[in-house]
Amino acid sequence: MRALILGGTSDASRLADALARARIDAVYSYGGRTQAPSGQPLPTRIGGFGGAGGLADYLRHERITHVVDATHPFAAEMSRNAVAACAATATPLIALERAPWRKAPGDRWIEVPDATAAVAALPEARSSIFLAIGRQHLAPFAARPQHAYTVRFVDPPDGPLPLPDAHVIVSRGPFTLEGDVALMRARSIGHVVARNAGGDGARAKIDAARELGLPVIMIARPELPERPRVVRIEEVLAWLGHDARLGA
Ligand code: 3Y8
Ligand code: NAP
Repeated sequence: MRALILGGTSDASRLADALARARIDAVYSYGGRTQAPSGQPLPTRIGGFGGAGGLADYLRHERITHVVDATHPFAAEMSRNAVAACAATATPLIALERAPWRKAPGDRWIEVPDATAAVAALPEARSSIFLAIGRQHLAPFAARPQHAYTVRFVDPPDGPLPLPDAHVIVSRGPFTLEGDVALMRARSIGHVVARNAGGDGARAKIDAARELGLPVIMIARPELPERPRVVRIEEVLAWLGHDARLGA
């Protein structure tokens, strides 16, 4: 048995630790979005496979017997490719997918389907906006240049941003409630824009917005193709362990 972990999230890191401890033969895969990704206790590869076809070739060449898609809920193209490549090679696939955040009492959420709708939900008058959605999805916000943006990246920007007024914070996270409350106060944030990532590593800003009574423009997750899904690492281990017991 040999597993491929499509990673890049804190859940994937926790899964990698569990697989290493269980001495399950596995490879960890990053997309290569950051300059210095955290080390993993498994052999690690970084970068794309070359579409679904490239992933299918990788599965065959590396004799992968199981694929765990532990990518971020917004990594839709990777997840779609995993479904296609595993179907093409008859490789068992499971997704480790964290539950979305649910609105709690006191939350002021403006729920939108995607980044374009998030831009349309921004106020007209100049405001202070916390854009905590990483570096890859800023372009749509160029349609609203009047705002003072605070953006948070994992790595320093490698060029000019599409926003004339943007204050960049370089920080890898996970983040804390105290830290995000202090940040939002210091920047006089009036609106937060977030993607419904779920999990604990990105929720500090959601809790901080509730504490400060700020509206959150919450971007819903993209549709993903049907595939078996679990939310707990133990369920992935059982899925792998079951096959391992059968000597698959
Ligand atoms: C390369 C791996 C760990 C994992 C840390 C988690 C927690 C901190 C919260 C905010 C939201 C955001 C962003 C975020 C969080 C954890 C976790 C998480 C959100 C690393 C990592 C990679 C990435 C890629 C990065 C994206 C960006 C998204 C920043 C490593 C650190 C906004 C997701 O600046 C950039 O270019 C960032 C790019 C892709 C989203 C985007 O689409 O722009 N993640 N983040 C992964 C790869 O190459 O495969 O470098 O070690 C992982 C983590 N990011 O415990 O060490 O729950 O996973 N990551 C979002 O929308 O929520 C930050 O700022 O409040
Ligand atoms: P995406 O748009 O779905 O993927 C675009 C392409 O990037 C994929 O088709 C694939 O290229 C490559 N790719 C993505 N993830 C990969 C992986 N784990 N291993 C190998 N190749 C990968 O992906 P994204 O939204 O940019 O996310 C990229 C990575 O960052 C993912 O690993 C994701 O888990 C991570 N991420 C983490 C967080 C977080 O909060 N932790 C948030 C967002 C993204 P090919 O087609 O060439 O194979």
